[in-house]
Amino acid sequence: MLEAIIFDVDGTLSETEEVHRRAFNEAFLAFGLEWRWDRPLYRELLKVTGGKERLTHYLRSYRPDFVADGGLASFVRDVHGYKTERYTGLIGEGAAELRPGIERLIGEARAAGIRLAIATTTTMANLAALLGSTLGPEALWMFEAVCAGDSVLSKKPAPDAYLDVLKHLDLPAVRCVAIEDSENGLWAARAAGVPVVVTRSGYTWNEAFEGAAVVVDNLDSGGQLGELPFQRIDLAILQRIVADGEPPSEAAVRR
Ligand code: XBP
Ligand code: MG
Repeated sequence: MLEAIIFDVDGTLSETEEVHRRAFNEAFLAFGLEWRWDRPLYRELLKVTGGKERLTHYLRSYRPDFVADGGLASFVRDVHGYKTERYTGLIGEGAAELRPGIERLIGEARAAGIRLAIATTTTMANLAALLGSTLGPEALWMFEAVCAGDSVLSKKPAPDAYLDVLKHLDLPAVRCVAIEDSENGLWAARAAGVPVVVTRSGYTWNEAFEGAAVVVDNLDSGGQLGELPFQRIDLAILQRIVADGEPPSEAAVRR
């Protein structure tokens, strides 16, 4: 039985990465740096999850000679803090909308008593801003377990965010389905034992997604799950994914 849906945020609830990229570039400008992350570079940098980790990776790999007065760690913290302010500001102005099918699936789940959770590497403030500007000010409370940003030691592709959410839900991984848009997210969920529906996003459409239960363009896209064709990702499809992953019950074996 499906008991919970665990949503990723960036790229999954919404195509937010262009807003993140813009916020990073505005932060560089504000700090007097001539760095500019264009789309091809950002595609590379996205392999490292988490804004602070991404910026640190950029400094080490692309700006090895850069020296910050107070040290790299505090520089990264300051630039990222400004970036978060810009990102939440832009989101508050309506810079991102929900991807197709997200609101529908959340509504279906709530009506059926399926529990909702979030496992993301993005900052809690960013998540609150996105949910507030798309689903309304109370939206965060629809999600029973939320793991965001620095609340785990290791970000995706490590399983920590998923393990944290499963602990809070007090559910076995196989009774949940994760909705993810990237290989990093897929690997994180699979490493925690959670089956995954991948909704490809702007920056991840060409990733391989080996180990996903199903890969679609978005939740309103049709596809095929084994022999079963479907018109959209709904609760019936998620139930089927969970049933396929669980050992058959004794009654089913006797039949
Ligand atoms: C995708 C990410 C995030 C954002 C940046 O997260 O890698 O780190 O790009 O967010 P998700 P912060 O798991 O939601 O797809 O700057 O707040 O870290
Ligand atoms: Mg994502």
